[in-house]
Amino acid sequence: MKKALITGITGQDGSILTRLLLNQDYEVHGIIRRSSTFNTSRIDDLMEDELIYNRKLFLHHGDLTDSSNLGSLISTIKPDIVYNLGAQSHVKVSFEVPEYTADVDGVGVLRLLDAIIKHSPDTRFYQASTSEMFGGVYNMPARGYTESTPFHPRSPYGVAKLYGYWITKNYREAYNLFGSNGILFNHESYYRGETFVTRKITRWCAKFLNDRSIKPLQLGNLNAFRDWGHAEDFCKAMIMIMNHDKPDDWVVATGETHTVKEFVNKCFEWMNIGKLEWRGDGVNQRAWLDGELVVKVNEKFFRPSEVDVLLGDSTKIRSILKWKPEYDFNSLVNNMMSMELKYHNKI
Ligand code: NAP
Ligand code: G4F
Repeated sequence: MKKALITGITGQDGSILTRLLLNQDYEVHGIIRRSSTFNTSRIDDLMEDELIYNRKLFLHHGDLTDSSNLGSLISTIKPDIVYNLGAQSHVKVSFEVPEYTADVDGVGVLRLLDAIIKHSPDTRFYQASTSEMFGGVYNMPARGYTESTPFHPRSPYGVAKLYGYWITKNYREAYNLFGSNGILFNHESYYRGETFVTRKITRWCAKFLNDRSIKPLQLGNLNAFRDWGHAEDFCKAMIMIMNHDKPDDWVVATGETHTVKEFVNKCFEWMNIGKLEWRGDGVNQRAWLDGELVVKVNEKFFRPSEVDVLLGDSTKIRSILKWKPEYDFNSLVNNMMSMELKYHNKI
């Protein structure tokens, strides 16, 4: 039985990857942070299953800011693979806590790599790199960003992740470590954090279907384009990257890009309760349904510097590893909206 250690096991991707690995008969170890309230809701069902929890899933307290903790976990577990998914992953929040974001998302990667080189040098290492490192309109090829497009991050988060990307490459070159970067574009699901834009929209829609008198949905930049895929497809790509015979860097993306406004429209289409009427632009954009204001822009959700467009060209992973996403934009929205209603509203 192979052993995987996952940082960020309580997050969207960590919880989905854990299920995939358990189904492939891995022993999964996860690092969780101590918190004053429960923070394991995405994996609670696994912890309740005694057969899984006592034999195949092991949780350890830890933190990417604590090198002594990472060193002892790596030396005692000696995992075959480490998936480093732990991060302060919210772009807007990174402008408010830039130093903390650099510590966790940048130096945290170095701490983990260093622990591996010292205590378990044959361990394979996956780094959760991101399309945020490209930064938007800069140098974007017509078919989207590739592994060889120059980076230009536009947030403290993007800059910290760029350090993580390069230090992974450096340890590969300097110490012959099997370290791979997955440069993943936005991926979503019902398990996405509630403050990311897609989940914020689908949650609001589910509430609106139950109660038409709720406050309008307040959003920031409606004109940003994102290459949105489904998190399950993207976690499958992570496993393929780590099963490949050599370490490398891989763009993972759907190759379709849509605006936040299109995402809102698509959710309303799914609800089948009428078409939104949009008026105004920029800060003054608003949408009405049957004469009622339902969506408005609130400047507080704007970022000091925005990534206007993200589109990925994932030709490399599609041709070499034969990765192909099952979900497109339509089926992603369908899946998120139906899960939202099924679980959130219990229908
Ligand atoms: P997420 O839902 O925000 O999960 C982040 C995870 O990191 C959580 O388990 C969180 O723990 C943990 N974490 C936060 N700070 C930590 C620290 N100091 N030490 C240890 N763990 C810490 O993020 P996600 O969407 O699953 O993304 C997974 C990874 O992929 C992240 O590194 C993200 O930056 C990267 N990424 C995501 C996307 C995307 O579209 N989802 C795209 C590209 C790259 P708590 O639950 O205790 O907060
Ligand atoms: O959902 P978002 O917060 O995701 P963002 O900033 O693209 O970052 C996510 O994807 C990255 C990969 O490219 C990951 F690395 C990162 O960890 C994270 O998972 O915002 C998407 C877009 C932005 O342009 C934002 O300005 O939606 C816009 N937006 C408009 N209104 C909003 C809102 N974003 C949020 N979070 N909340 C809003 O009300």
